[in-house]
Amino acid sequence: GAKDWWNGVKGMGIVMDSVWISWSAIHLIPSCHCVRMITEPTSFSAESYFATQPPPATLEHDVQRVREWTQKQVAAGRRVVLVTSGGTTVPLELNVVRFLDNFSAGTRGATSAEYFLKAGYAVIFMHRQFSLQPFSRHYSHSTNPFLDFLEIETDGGSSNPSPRISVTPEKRADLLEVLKMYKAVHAAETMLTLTFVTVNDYLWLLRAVSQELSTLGRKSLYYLAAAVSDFFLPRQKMSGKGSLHIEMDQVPKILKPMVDEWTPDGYIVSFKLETDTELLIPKAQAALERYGHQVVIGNDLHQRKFQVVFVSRNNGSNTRDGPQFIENWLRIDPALTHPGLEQIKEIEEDIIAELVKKHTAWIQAQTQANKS
Ligand code: PAZ
Repeated sequence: GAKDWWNGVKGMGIVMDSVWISWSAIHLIPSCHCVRMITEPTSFSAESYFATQPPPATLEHDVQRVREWTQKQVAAGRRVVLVTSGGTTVPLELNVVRFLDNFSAGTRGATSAEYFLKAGYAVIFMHRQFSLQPFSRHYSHSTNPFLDFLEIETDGGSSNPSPRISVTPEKRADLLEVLKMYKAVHAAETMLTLTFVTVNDYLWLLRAVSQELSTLGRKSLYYLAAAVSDFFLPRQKMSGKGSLHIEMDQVPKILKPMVDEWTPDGYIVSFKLETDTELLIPKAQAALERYGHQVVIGNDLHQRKFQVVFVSRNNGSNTRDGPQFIENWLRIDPALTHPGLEQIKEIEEDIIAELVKKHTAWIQAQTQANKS
């Protein structure tokens, strides 16, 4: 009933406002159309999912780009990270006018990608279309519109037919820093950008990209920060015309095949988002047990910009009587994260520094274990 549906929607990580927008959109359908909401989710395995849901039209083209780009990174001896970022939509009908969405702006992913690039990783930035992107995120239209700090030089008077444009002096140093790095990344071709919109696009792309990156073995890192819907509407259940039936099924748990089959030697970091901090550690531990990957980063919706917790298995030498899992909280002063400050601190800087250390130690340990 409605309660189950609501729980399902909460499970998708949708914030209330967006739900009510979607909800009211459904109510706006002319009264002759019937709206029925049922949630008795069928569990799709990854295999049955990919056998029944169509791939995005651009998949082959994207895979080709990833293949060529990866070969260059392998030749240069670089580590590669796949960063997923932003929210996924769940279309409600075949000719998509209405869809469910979630809150993610892609801040975590775009910011993290920059710090991975600074740390020497090559980055596949797989993001929701129109969400924030590395570098341009500093000049987002809503928080820091770039037109506000461009000036028109009026030498020769306002009638000058080709006046020059300059940057407001106090913004120059920041812009120069961002621009230098942006240009360097372009010149070195160390970032490849892929886009998705729906949860279906996301799943197909994730599988294809991780299979391509599996050739890198331990040098590949997966940083799954996108907010992926837990439920979807299978194509076969979408209404073409007339009544709108929303009967959602559970999105398959793709971390399991990712770890076991698609990229068995990769270092996989998933994110867990909760609204109750108490649940972060038990849920992160459950995910590690269930999927067998390397790290879960837990974050609370309202505190995510200044505190996160790393949860991983305790693989140390004295683990016989010690805890099975270890937790490591990363915290920064919330006052330093306010947008508008002269010098802001981004928690992603510390997250990436910690992950680079962990990835390096893991590569060394795996190499050592293989030798002995
Ligand atoms: O994009 P954003 O910076 O607004 O939010 C980031 C986030 C909370 C979506 C991310 O840190 C996260 O937890 N992703 C996984 C969400 C989940 O599916 O549990």
